[in-house]
Amino acid sequence: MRLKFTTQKTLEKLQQKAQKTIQRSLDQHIKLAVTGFSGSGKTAFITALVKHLTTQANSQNLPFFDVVRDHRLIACKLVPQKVLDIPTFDYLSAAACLLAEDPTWPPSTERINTLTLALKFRSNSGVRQHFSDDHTVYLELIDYPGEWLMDLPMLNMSFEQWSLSQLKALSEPAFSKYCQPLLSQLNQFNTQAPVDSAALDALSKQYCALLKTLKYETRLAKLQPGRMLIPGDLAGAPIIQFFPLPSHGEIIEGTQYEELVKRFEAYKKQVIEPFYKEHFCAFDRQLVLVDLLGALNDGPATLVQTQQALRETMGMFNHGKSGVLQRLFKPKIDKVLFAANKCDAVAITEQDNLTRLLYELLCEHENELKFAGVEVDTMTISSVKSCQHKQVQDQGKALNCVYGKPLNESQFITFLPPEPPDHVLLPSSWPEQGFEFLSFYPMPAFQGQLEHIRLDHTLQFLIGDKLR
Ligand SMILES: Nc1nc2c(ncn2[C@@H]2O[C@H](COP(=O)(O)OP(=O)(O)OP(=O)(O)O)[C@@H](O)[C@H]2O)c(=O)[nH]1
Ligand SMILES: [Mg+2]
Repeated sequence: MRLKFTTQKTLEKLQQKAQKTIQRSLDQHIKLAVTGFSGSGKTAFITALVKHLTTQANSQNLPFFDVVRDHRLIACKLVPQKVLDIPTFDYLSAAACLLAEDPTWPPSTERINTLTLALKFRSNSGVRQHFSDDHTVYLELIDYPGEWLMDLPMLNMSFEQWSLSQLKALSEPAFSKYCQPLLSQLNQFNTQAPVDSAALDALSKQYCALLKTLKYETRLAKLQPGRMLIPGDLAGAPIIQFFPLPSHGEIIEGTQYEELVKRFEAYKKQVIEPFYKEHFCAFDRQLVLVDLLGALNDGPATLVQTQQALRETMGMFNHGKSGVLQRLFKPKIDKVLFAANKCDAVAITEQDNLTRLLYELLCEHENELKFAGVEVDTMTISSVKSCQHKQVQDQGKALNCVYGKPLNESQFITFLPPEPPDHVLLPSSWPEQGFEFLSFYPMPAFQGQLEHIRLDHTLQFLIGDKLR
């Protein structure tokens, strides 16, 4: 019975794959990776994308998205999922949050979910034009907890390597007030003692508590293992109960150390690998959302760690130029957009600084991608506007402020945001008082219409060529 069920499921998957391959061969299926750590704005972006394409696709809203500007987009709608074992992205609930009278942000994501949009359009390209009047392109997106993305680089590490890198990150002076007590305990932990599940359990709980504290108190991205924070259906399972340990000699059977190595390897094989293989291979295009403002608020150590974490995770994707056959059977990402998100919370005149800062953070990686034949761009965006630009006169000087309702407050305010740096500052040149960018509620939607900054440029860069 079970065998029959498995065979049926495998058959369905093969059928789906075959169908996608045919669609890909006709350039009709695009799998877009929306990449970003927790809080970078993936869910808000996907919601805004669906909202704009399904109900606000006009040339006032999306003037730089060619298919819309040229009045060639006939219609766009969400279509039922082909993948039956992944929940569908709950667009209606997410949109309801943004469109409420007192709008709020959709909640942080706790599980993987997916959606497919069908875009029906008239072609203006020579070859396509002659086949039929209109064409349909399917755009597939997945949303997932940002913490799970940060797990991917663990696949390339041994327990010892992971421990070293994790302990290095936790030992940064900027985080020592949170990490020091546990680090001392880990240093004293008797790794050679026989396996004691209760002791491992207790220390895992403390490590998990530390990761939670770091998540709420800092914008540190490297919080591994991600399932400790968002366990999904693994809550309480020993496979997610491990923690980093200082360097160690020979691994002796039956010891605490060996038990942690086993759990770490099982986590890689049974949790990260299937997630990676199922969902993170076979993308065609990639958007990398980066919350630079959060990192700047947090300080120089977080900015550097964000840079490292981005490099590590980007290394897990398959980039390069795809030939026709490769695109069919082993697609590679041939366009990557790095986007500093939430730029609406910065004065309009300073938004370019964010682009330059992001470019500097990622330019080495960008160079490698370009060398591999990938088209890359960097820009600042805001998928959902939470502030309006407002100019205020002060003693004869024009100040570029933002106007919005800060999170957890009840009144709209006019605020002069700090000036973001346009390059990576050395810790010694960091402003003494640090940066304090505010987070705001989404702007109330006027007549049910959301506003954005450069969502149209983003769409044009990522999928515009498939809609010609
Ligand atoms: N100003 C501004 N803030 C945004 C925007 N998008 C998201 N935010 C803020 O960022 C927070 C996180 O956004 P999400 O879309 O939940 O981020 P996520 O990447 O899905 O996070 P996880 O689900 O935890 O992985 C929101 O609650 C907002 O405070 C935006 O376009 N502009
Ligand atoms: Mg989310």
